[in-house]
Formats: sequence, structure tokens, C-alpha cells
Amino acid sequence: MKRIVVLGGGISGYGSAILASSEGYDVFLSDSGRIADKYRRRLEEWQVPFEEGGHTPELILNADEVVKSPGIPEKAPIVKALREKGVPIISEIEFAGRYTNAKTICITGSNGKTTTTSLTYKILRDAGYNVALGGNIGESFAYSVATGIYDWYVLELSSFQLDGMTDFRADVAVLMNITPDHLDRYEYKMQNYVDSKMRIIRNQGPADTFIYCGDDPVIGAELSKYPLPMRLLPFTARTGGGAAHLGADGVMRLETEDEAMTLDSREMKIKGLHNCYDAMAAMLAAMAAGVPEASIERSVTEFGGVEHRLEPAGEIEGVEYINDSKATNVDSAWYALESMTRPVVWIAGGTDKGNDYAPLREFAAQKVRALVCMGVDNRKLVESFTGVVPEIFDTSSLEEAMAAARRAARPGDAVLLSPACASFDLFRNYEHRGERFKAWVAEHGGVKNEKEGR
Ligand code: UMA
Repeated sequence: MKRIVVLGGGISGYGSAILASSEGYDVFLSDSGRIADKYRRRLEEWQVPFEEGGHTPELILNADEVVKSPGIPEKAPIVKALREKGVPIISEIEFAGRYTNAKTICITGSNGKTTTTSLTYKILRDAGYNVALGGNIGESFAYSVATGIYDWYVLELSSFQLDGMTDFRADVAVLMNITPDHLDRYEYKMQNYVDSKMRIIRNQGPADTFIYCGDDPVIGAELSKYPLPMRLLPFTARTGGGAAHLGADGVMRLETEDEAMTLDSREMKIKGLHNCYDAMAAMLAAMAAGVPEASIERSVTEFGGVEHRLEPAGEIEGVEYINDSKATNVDSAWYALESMTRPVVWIAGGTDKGNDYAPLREFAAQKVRALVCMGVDNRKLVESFTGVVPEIFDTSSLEEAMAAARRAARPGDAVLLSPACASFDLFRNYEHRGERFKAWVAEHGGVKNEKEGR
């Protein structure tokens, strides 16, 4: 019997192990740390043997194939040992894709993935499709394949998940943009990260669709390197043309060979250029899946956005607090600042991933009244914005940062948490950071306002 070893016992790993077990393989799961109780219980229920607290080479190197969790880097000693021995290492997406005939809409990009994935899923679900959401969001793809039967999957894929993909093919691939992120995992070489993102179109043929941002210069430069047998549906705002285009009048015009529609972006609850890109990508994906125009329009105008992404957290003394904790890189913070129409007290900082803050300076000079740096080491941020924003505060906890922001803000301002950095110095993850921000606003009398007043 084929032996499958799963590395990592987080959400990806336990899903893969359960799928391998349900497909009748000899499965073993190994985690270098502690497996969370909820996952351990599931493994026990499915009688999957596992170890935690270390990777035992004798139990792993005898695998026929290894499914590696996306967070485990290539430089991990056990991964190196497997590579040396020539044991095939695949991703959870590659593995799960073998056991479903469902159609897949796969969404990647440095930014906008979660909003686009959530919106695409909503459009298909509202239209009555038998669809599951997965990948980097919600349950893992592997777990859904093991436990349900669906006609469609809408999957958010990170570069880490794309790395271990060889034969998997997306029926509809969506690439939002490529801007520097996770360079620490790609030998600090942008091209390695770009190559990883471009794997989204791997194996696509004439029956498939590729939706991408036609304004993105990095994607534009990459396209000439690939044969492109699939249907191409670019979306644009800054350049002309495309299968979807946001005009200067704020209207999005979409056209494929089967369908055409228009939607005024002012009718959407979600605001700003980045949200128009996300909406156009989701609408094109839904059109490719055959969802009728009227249904798409209804779902898009109803959609209220995702948690931790420009999420209104409440108003205190005339100041609007906005939780954009999901902005873990510079480009994401750029879009947040771009969408601000009020003077901003900007809370930024955290674990720097080799950031260059220069692209943020122009908006910072125009819109930011005060910058509150929140992190263990704020030197780079302080240096980058000294002389650009009138006031800078150096803080090292959420409480300190919020107190400084409150003092700096005046009625009519927005306090924006849009860190441009990962969260691992002071918080468990970006969700934890966003929850703490929202809890502080609620504890200080924050009143939720349906109307977004940015
Ligand atoms: N581990 C080992 N050996 C190692 C290192 C880690 O066994 O050498 C173990 C850890 O002890 C831990 C497990 O591996 O128990 C964690 O694996 P993981 O980091 O892959 O995390 P999962 O919980 O399995 O979640 C992963 C994705 N995480 C990452 O890519 C870091 C989730 O994306 C994804 O939702 C999930 O698989 C399901 O597919 C999260 C994420 O932060 C949301 N993604 C990054 C992002 O969005 O920027 C890429």
C-alpha cells in the first residue's frame, strides 16, 4: 500500500491526512510542534497515526509521497533530507485535486485574494451553485474533498500552496496582481516569487480561462514568457480595454463572448479602486462559470466586504476607526491609504519582511496627520516617514498605539490600522491584531455606523 506522509498538523495537514486516510492510503502525519487539540481529535477519530514535537526521519523518509503544509519552508532539515532522497513532495492542493472532478476557480495575487475569493463564492452560492470555499480561507481544500461532494470549488491560493503544484489545473485561474511579498521565503529574489504566482496558469488548456489584472506591469511582462492557449479575460482601470474595464465615470463594463454587463461601482458597499479590481475579477470568474448577469449584479451590490480588510470598527467622538489588519504588505497599505477621503491617523508596523516604504510616501504626505508606529522595532518606519508626516509616535503595544492615535485624531478623522507588516512580533496573527483593535474600539464606546465615512 502506498505510504503518504503529511508534514505539518495544522489546518492544511490534518485535512490532507484525513483525505489520504479516506482514499485508503497508509498515512502518517508528523508535526515539529504541538498539534492543536481540535486537529488531534479529528486525527484520532479518523485513526490517523501521528507524531508531534519533532520529525522522526525513519518514519518520514520511507514515504512514497509527502504532502507538505504550505507554511513549512524548503530550508527545513526534513524537507532537505526528503529532497536528497528524491521523495516527491507535493502541496495539499495538488493532492486534493486528484480526488475531485469538480470545477475549480483558483484565485491568487499578492493582494485582494480574500475579498475576490469571498465575493466569487457568494455570487456562485447565491446563484444556487453547489459550491465550496477553501484553500487559504475557511476549511482546507483537502478536508472539503474528503468530507463533501461539490460541483465547484472557489479556492484562495497563496504562493506557498502554488509551489508544490505539478499536475493540478484550474478551470478558471485568477491573478489579481504581483507585488513584493514573502521575499524571505524566496531567497529575497522577486523573480522567484513571481514564478511561483505564475504557476496559477500551469497546465491550463483551450477550455480554461485566465482572468488577470491588465494594469499590472509585472504580470504584463510575464505573459510573453508563457504559451497562452486558454481564454484570456483581463480587467483594467488605468489602461484601456480588457474584458472588464472601470471607466473614469465609475462604471464597470464587462464583456465576454457569452455575456455582457455593466455595474456602477457607486452601487457597491465596498469602496475604492482595489475593491473595483476585486469586483471585476469576481464578476468575470462568475461569468466564466455561467452565472446570469442579474444574479451577479445582485450579489455584488449586496456584498459587505471581508473581516480585517478596511472593516469599519466603530466611531468614537466623531473619529472613524478602520480595521485593515489584513494589510500585511506595502501594496495592501497603499490601497488602504488610496481609499481614504478623511484626514488619517495611521497605525502601522510589525514584523518587517524586507519592506520598502517609498511607494507610501505620497499618500502619507497628502492624507496622514499622524503616524503611530506599533511594533517591537520601529526604526525603519520612523526613518521612512520623518519629514513626510507631521507627527510620528513610537509605540510598542496595542494599548499604547491606540492611546496615541486617540490623542492625535480630531473629529472628522479616520484612525486606520493598516500595518504594511506581518503581525508576529506582538500578535499571534493578523486576525488576532484585528480582533484586539476592534475590541479596544468597542471597549472605548465605539458605535458602529452602517454608512462608511471614509
Ligand atoms: N510545522 C512542522 N514542521 C516545520 C514547520 C512547521 O511540522 O518545519 C508545523 C507547525 O508546527 C504547525 C503546522 O506545521 O502545526 C502549520 O502548518 P502551516 O504553517 O502550513 O499552517 P496551516 O495551519 O496548515 O495553514 C496553512 C496556511 N498557512 C500558511 O501558509 C502559513 C493557511 O494560510 C491556509 O489557510 C491553510 O494551510 C489551508 O490551506 C494562512 C496564511 O497565513 C491563512 N497564509 C499566508 C498568507 O495568507 O499570507 C501565506
